[in-house]
Amino acid sequence: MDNGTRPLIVAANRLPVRWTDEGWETSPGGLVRALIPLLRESGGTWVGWNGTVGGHVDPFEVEGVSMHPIALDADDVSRYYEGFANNTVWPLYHDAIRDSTFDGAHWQRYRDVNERFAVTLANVAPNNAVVWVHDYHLQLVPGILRRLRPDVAIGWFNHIPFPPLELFQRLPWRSEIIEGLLGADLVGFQRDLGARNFVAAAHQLVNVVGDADDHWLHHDGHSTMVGAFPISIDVDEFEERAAGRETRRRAAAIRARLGDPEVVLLGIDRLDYTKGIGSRLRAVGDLFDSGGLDPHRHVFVQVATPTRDGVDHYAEERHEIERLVGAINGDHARLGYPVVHYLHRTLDLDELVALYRAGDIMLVTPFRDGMNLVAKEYVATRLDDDGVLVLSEFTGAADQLSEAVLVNPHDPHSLTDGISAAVDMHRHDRRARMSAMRATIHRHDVTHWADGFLKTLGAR
Ligand code: ADQ
Repeated sequence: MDNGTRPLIVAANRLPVRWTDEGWETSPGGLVRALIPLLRESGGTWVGWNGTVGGHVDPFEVEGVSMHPIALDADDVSRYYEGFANNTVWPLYHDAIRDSTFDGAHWQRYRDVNERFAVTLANVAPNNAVVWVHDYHLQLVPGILRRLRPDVAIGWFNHIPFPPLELFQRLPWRSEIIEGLLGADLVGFQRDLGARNFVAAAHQLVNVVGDADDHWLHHDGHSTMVGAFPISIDVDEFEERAAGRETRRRAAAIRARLGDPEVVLLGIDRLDYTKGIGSRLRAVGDLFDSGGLDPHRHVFVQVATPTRDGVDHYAEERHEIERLVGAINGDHARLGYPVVHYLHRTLDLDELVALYRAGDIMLVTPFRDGMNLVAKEYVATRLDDDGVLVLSEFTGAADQLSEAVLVNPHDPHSLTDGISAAVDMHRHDRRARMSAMRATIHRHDVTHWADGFLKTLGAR
């Protein structure tokens, strides 16, 4: 990190902690593993919601890092979090594949909560600190914080896509969002596409100076750099877990429980309508119907993590997925041998890695995804360079993992062709592709991502 001795402060909607019998511990995940050491070294603080509704929690320390909770009450959760963040911004930024609600009360609460975050950051950030703000929940924080604390360097990173102007401008509060983000010194996106969309929106909607192709925007006496910083995973951690004897035993046990099929196809996602689980199931069902997949030789395992149960679109998506699983098994299963195994739950990391090892073909088919870490995790666990990744063109991961079988999830033929190509792929081809993808993620792991962002921010 090239920000010298400047203390690092991170802000995200959620604190990276969970409550256990032994007290608070950090939540699993590459982002947390990458940032915690940097925060610890610099005596930094993480500011975010601790996930409980109502009530005040004092700051506390976990693994040598100070955690500063932001309190949210039930109304904040329903308007700021479920309402504006997850029912307005999330669908709009993912190609508007579901309708967004545009509700002034949700927007007002989003502003209030963003202000709460910014005021807290202004209070906890030491002189000359570097403040790294994460994600679409906190788009107004950079602008408010800049006014309160002009001495700090502010970075903002968007984990999800940034939409093209013609979608973004549907948002009644579009200019305020752009102005909020322009309070940052560095605005980062997963892909060049997101960066270009943001630059175009800034030119169109607010009075910025700068070339439309240039990644510097000047507005209101302040300059903002815009760039792409594709996030990644802790590759070593996944490799180590995949190499363990116990993991190999578990992977073999999973295959045995599935009836030792020739080919295990796998899907692992949050149960989100952006992930294309329904279209994937339809493609798998079509292939069983047409004989492209054989119930005696092929099995599909879909694990879907429960998520955002309070938002209607999610309940509808779950219903449709479960209907499809039932229909496909109804048509093709034999007693004791389903062709689709479906789990609606969160797995622990060792179980997840064992499943990655057990899967011959990984289906990652979102309609739109900022990056998609599942694709990278699968690649990292393929220690023998075997296995095929079928990957949507509409993910950030597709920019880097170009040796995957790339598919268009909007096109049913592209999905069935892609899955068939993966099933039929020759071993030499599989290995050549997988080893190239493994080399790519080795060069670009999560530490590389965090260092790249912070160096760019600190070097200013
Ligand atoms: P997500 O939309 O949550 O992240 P993704 O990048 O795939 O999507 O990350 C999901 C994580 O959850 C992975 O680490 C995966 O292992 C884990 N996971 C999924 N299903 C699981 C299950 N059943 N049990 C246990 N773990 C499971 C957002 C953006 C993405 C972006 C990331 C990081 O939407 O585009 O890649 O942030 O920036």
